[in-house]
Amino acid sequence: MKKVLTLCLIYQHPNILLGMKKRGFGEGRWNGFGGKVQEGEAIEEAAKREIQEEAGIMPHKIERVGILDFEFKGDPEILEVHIFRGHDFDGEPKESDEMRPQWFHVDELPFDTMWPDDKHWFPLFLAGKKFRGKILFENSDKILNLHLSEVEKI
Ligand code: 8OG
Repeated sequence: MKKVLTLCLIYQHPNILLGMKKRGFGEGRWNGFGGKVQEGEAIEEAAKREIQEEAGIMPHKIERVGILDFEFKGDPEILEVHIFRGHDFDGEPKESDEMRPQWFHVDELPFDTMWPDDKHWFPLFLAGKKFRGKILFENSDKILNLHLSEVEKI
């Protein structure tokens, strides 16, 4: 079983836009914006829709830079998260029911209140690399296994 999700990060060096997840999966963590791809929807379209819904902005152009597969021990479902980077956008970030957006300097990212895998792949993201990875969690706080590799094409 596989579920496809998106994650969109707006990066205007040296700042990156994150949102505090206010409810549901990942609640209490800073993250990019995203969610489940709907039936019949292209993955990139879903990424744009989600950031619009959650942060009130519409990115001009987004580029897929990573795919990460997440597995939680004892759960047969694999979450396949497609990570996109954007730069310019229309609108002003504003709080939604789900997320409270805030800009962070890349040297001051709040890794202690982000998903624990993020500290591993953010350096690749920030360096403009493309990457693939597989992460096995024991629970949402503990990583049992993490494989990450830089790739030429995604
Ligand atoms: O629709 P929902 O809010 O449940 O979507 C979950 C969001 O969280 C989606 O954007 C994908 C993202 N996400 C995970 N796992 C991880 C992770 O380990 N790190 C980060 N940064 N985002 C994740 O599902």
